[in-house]
Amino acid sequence: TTITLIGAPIEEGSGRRGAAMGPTALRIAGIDTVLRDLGHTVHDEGDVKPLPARDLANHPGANNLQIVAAFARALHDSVHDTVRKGHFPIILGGDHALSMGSVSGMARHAADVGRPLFVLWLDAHADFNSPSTSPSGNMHGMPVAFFCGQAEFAPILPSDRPLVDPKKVFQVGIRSVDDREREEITEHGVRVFDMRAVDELGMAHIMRQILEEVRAANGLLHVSLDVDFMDPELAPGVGTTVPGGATFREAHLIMEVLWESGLVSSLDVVELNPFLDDRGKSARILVELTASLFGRRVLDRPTRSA
Ligand code: DIR
Ligand code: MN
Ligand code: MN
Ligand code: MN
Repeated sequence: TTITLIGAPIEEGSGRRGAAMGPTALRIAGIDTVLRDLGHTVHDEGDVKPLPARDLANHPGANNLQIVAAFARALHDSVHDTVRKGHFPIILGGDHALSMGSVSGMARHAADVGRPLFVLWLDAHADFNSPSTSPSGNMHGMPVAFFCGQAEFAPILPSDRPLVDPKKVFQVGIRSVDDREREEITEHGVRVFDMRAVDELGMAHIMRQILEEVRAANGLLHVSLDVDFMDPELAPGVGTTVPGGATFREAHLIMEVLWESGLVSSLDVVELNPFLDDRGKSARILVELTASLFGRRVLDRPTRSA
């Protein structure tokens, strides 16, 4: 696989400082080296340059709307260009608002090639708020509502952008949902496997179900990995920790079966806040998980059928 790394040092969506250091921490933790060691070709594009969004007025329910939109616009283009060349984009975040751009860029590509886009959202949170429902105004809590087409977001990206069908969004690991958000995800038919579902069904069963559905539809699969998907004891380097998250093995199992499926087209690694991390622990775990997504195994080398 030819992989393109795209840094997105945005922190303005998260309501606190530090996530802008995420791309640097992931690079220092060696994300390019582990991928090369697995036999992949890796290009590092450096960090995206936000595209000015002075056309947007400040919005009381959407903190730092202009800078969030500036990153979303730049990433939309950069992810779309990358995937059109046949490369696999890995977006190094940066807070989760960046997925407004990365997922929309992938949705445009999916529309170009006439295949449906599925999204696997690995997160403690549903991220389905919008400016009128968000309790915080922080836009990292809004990207899923955005790429599923909540109308009040329209001006951030061109209004003819392809949207993602909420029924093709699978959320795994969820354990913190706001009241209005709960109504919205239910109403829109987002496919939620919360931590209780993980406990009861097991991660292997959940992943089999998701991957069968993507394969049957000949879909592309975008994976968006929020650090807080994992338990805070494992990955403390994030501003919004929630107890009771995924274990080390649950997280690796997901990545391993994703690699074997051959269905994944693109990846976000988001919300790493190195300022809150414990001696690079969370950055290193994210790099290890990325290695598992690209074929690292205990017993064999990375091979899979096309
Ligand atoms: C909360 C926290 N649901 C909000 N959200 C996120 O402010 O919208 N924290 N995404 O990581
Ligand atoms: Mn998130
Ligand atoms: Mn989260
Ligand atoms: Mn709605």
